[in-house]
Amino acid sequence: MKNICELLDIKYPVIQGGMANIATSELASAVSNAGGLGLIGAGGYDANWVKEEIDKMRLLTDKPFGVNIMLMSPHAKDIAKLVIDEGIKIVTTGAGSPGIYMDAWKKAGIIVIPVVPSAALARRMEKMGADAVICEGTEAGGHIGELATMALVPQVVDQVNIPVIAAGGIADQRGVLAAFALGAKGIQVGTVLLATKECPIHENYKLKIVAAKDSDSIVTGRQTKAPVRVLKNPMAVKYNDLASQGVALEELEKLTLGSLRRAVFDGDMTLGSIMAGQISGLVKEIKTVKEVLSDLFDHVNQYKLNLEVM
Ligand code: TUI
Repeated sequence: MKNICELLDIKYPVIQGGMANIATSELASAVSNAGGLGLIGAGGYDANWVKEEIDKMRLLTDKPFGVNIMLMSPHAKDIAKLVIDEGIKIVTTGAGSPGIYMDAWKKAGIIVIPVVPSAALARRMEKMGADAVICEGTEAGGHIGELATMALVPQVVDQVNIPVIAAGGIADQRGVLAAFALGAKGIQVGTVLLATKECPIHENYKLKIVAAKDSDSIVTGRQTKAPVRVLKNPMAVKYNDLASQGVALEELEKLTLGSLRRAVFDGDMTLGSIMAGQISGLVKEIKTVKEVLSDLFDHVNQYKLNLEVM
């Protein structure tokens, strides 16, 4: 099995999360230039926006990069075609099954890496030709599945023959080692990249991550089919009140995506939706992306981990 660095032609085995409204060419180029895999997060944007970001990306880096397609987006189909037309080499997907696009992407020679919340979907994706899968645990920020990283990763590792990338709850070398101990061949990170100089979010958002403690995230919309982990604030409490009153899912999604923009662009920490993972409490300072990747991986092999268990 190829390792992730060979498969993606990168220095560090790390993929940047596809964070909607956040993962622009600015963040993605910083990640690619630092030796990870940067991704343009299509989020809820249309194909024109993604095309412009791809154009910018090509000016900002000569390193490999990809596009993340959020499959709940009404523009997903157009973006699925755009990545082929643009000659994009790596695609990650989230928030649904990319099954209907797989054949076309594989024919175009694209490396496809779906986020999967379960072993069943991981097996389905392998059969359809996925090159690797990202197992994202419920510790992650944003839209999440049910299983925790610790439980999901080894079960998927045992059931597929493609590389597994662990995501959710990783922000330092201990997390990297834990992921690899579970059988992962790489990691995906989101939250730790929010607190970077290059991340194009409002300063208030970064400071909120840095100030957060372990128990500050909550999940909105557990009642709906789109649970989302955010840092607790009046917006999150209101969302859950509305959801428990039976407000329609589409209305609630408008509320979350709209309010994500409020947090990202306006720095509104009261009514904005501050998507972030449980690991926020471990993120204590705003670094450069290069420092984050170096702190995750440099000298990581010095740990021999000959743990005496009994
Ligand atoms: O997608 C994410 N994280 C996201 S997307 C997003 S934008 C948004 N905002 C509000 C509501 C909904 C979306 C913010 N954060 N992570 C990857 C991920 N994929 N998490 C869970 C899944 C997933 C869930 C179900 C992947 C596949 C899946 O398949 C179900 C099926 O069709 O079999």
